[in-house]
Amino acid sequence: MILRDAVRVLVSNWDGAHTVPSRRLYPHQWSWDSAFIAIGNARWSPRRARSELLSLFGAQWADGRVPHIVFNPRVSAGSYFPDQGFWQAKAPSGAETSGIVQPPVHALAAWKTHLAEPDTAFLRRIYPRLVAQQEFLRRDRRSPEGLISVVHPWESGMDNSPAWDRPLRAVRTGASGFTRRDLDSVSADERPTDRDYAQYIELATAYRDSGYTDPGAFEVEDPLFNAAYGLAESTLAKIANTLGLDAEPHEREAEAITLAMVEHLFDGGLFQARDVRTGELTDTASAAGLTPLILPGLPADVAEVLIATALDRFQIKDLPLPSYAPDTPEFDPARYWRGPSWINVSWLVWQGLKDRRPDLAATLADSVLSAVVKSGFREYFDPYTLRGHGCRDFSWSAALVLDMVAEHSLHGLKPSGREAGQKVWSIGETHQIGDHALT
Ligand code: 9WN
Repeated sequence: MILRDAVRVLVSNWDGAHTVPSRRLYPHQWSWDSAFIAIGNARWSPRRARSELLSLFGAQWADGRVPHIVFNPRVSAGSYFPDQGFWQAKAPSGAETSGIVQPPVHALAAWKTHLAEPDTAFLRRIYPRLVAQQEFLRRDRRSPEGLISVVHPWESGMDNSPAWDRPLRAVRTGASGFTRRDLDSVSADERPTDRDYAQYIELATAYRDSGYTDPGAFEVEDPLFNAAYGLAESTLAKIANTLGLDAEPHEREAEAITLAMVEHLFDGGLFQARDVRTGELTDTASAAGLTPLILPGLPADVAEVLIATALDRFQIKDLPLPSYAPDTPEFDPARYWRGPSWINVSWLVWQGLKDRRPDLAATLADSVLSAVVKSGFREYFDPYTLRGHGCRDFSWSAALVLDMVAEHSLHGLKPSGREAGQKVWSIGETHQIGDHALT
């Protein structure tokens, strides 16, 4: 039973106050993973969802940044690379962390956690931290065009996307003398290449050596990151309203970033990344370019174009959203962020489709669920064969499936039965597993 299996994954990856993305491959706490995990946990244990977010924000830096990794001191250093010895970074709480960030999807997670079980004390605690997270990005990462940049492919969350191939040409591949640990558990042809890793380490070393202040040779404005930032502002407006605070600055900021994205990044049927160093758009076909659909203020004509691209180039009527368009030479159905379907990006696009095109949202959810039914809670999936790749029992795959199932039951949608004789998901059954019934 898919819901029970999803909860089982989350329970076995729980570390007392947070959840690891994967026991073997990612044995610490990751920033945007925790947000997605909280969204799923909110469906059966809002208490765990609150703990997930509060433990992450407990490692927030004084400048407001939320590090992309919070290291667990009980896990042996060296079980993940690059480890705390590499990053040499500490939060005021004493937690050892990395020094880069990930897409700010946390305000949405906090809000969904509150909706699952209203708790204004939790909102009051987390709101100033969410605001500080956004302020860091405005202060340190905003270009004159009003867009937010990332300074490392790891910050985009879509590490080896073909969208980074061109901007990475400016980065040396000189870093050496390190041992990758990812290949201990996942086959090399499903992961970034050694050349990619040499560049990741080169960039992270330069940023670390600048005291985590100067962007090195890589600085891009990514549509997913900017969409997350904009959605965070709209969500902070809702939180501020609930707390009786001034929501207007958040509303204005959400509007401003949406306009800036449309003006500077929208091109060729989807949103592109922009290389800050050259001013050029990447002219690529990443699914990140569809995620601005989550912005409530996205103009309707722009949303229509994105939906047409999602149907045509990303084939969302038939496939669980590939991470890169299959009609390109770079597309690879098995290698990490170069084509496979990932549940978090599909979930973001699904969120953006729910109100605009509920029929397509249902179809996309159905495809995602079919992949999980066929292959389990894998990290990513071949969009055509639905074969699973990367690690097994991946936390956000489990968490976001719980969320999708719960929402669909609200819409009264029925399982498709696409897998012969097998229920894709069972709406209407309730399972008292955590603090809450599951459906
Ligand atoms: C580097 C944890 C993280 C995700 C990222 C995903 C992958 C790390 C890695 O795993 O990145 O941060 O070692 O490859 O690309 O999105 O947050 O699940």
